[in-house]
Amino acid sequence: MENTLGLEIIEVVEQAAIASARLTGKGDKDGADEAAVEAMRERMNQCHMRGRIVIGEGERDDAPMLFIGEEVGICTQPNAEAVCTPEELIEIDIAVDPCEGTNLCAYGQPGSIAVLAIAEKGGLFAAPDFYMNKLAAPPDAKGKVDISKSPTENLKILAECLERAIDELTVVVMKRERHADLIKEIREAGARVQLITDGDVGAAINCGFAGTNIHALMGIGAAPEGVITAAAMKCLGGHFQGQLIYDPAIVKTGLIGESKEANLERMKSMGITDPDKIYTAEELASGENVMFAATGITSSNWLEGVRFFGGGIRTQTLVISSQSKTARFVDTIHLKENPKRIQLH
Ligand code: VTB
Repeated sequence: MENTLGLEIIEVVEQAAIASARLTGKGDKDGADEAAVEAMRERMNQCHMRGRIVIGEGERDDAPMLFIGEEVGICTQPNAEAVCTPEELIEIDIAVDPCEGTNLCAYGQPGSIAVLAIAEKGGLFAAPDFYMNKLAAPPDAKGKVDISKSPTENLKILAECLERAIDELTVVVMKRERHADLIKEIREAGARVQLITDGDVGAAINCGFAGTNIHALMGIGAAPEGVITAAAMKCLGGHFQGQLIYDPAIVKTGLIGESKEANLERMKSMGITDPDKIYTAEELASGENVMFAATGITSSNWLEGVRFFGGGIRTQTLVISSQSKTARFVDTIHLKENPKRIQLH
């Protein structure tokens, strides 16, 4: 899978990032998202693959493109056998978020990314589109911190694993009313809190790398993005756990659905027998061959955003593969028709 798809997938996230980057700072979050979706889908449909969207822009009824169940790639077409190799014809599942952190993009804030994850069929958990309580931490703390423990306990464990004092730890939390108690507890335990307005996928991935000065992500974000995060963290060896939040009493806004009962029913219909299960990264992204790719739309401390210049457009992409055990930072210059002299670095 990796050999044939690796390069093409980079272009898929690059094109989505470039399209939404054109709308960076314009205050139009829906426009930025639509541009990314359209560009991602267009490039995806030129890929030699037989893909199915398992996490996308919503169900078919409310999402015209990249909806859950949509088939993408050249090898889904009727003449596929004539134009695709047997390897390319193998079905794969795809989770996408063409513009993760749409507000960040719309308001020119750091941390917006175009992102996707791929695995063999059945290799990505088809999460319902409500919320997930998440815990991400560096590889040193993998399997040692635990979302069922209190934040205070986890900070003690994290400090030990990272050989530093609790007050030298930084925990990212999304700035939401629902996190008031969590934020209070982290501060009382002595750690520092970095509040973000959006974009918990990128925030979690920070924990996979040393040098970002981010040591954990705690709190509730969207469930589908939790699966994409899990794909990256599994490959990077980082810690990630997620527990679905289906009770509107816990999260009162946004994606939560009508009622707890209706959400439980929906989960049941999706084959989720234990609604309170705590999922590991390996369960959310259970595939043997998992790929993750993200291009920066706006810059963050682990990925540069899209830069437009006279000679072209420069993007940076992180591509991670569980098969080849590689995490590649790909610096691409998209040349214009008549390129001018290109800046080397
Ligand atoms: C967003 C977004 C996050 O979760 O906030 C969303 O910024 C859901 O939370 O990155 P709200 O409904 O409270 O905004 C993410 O999309 C991903 O988990």
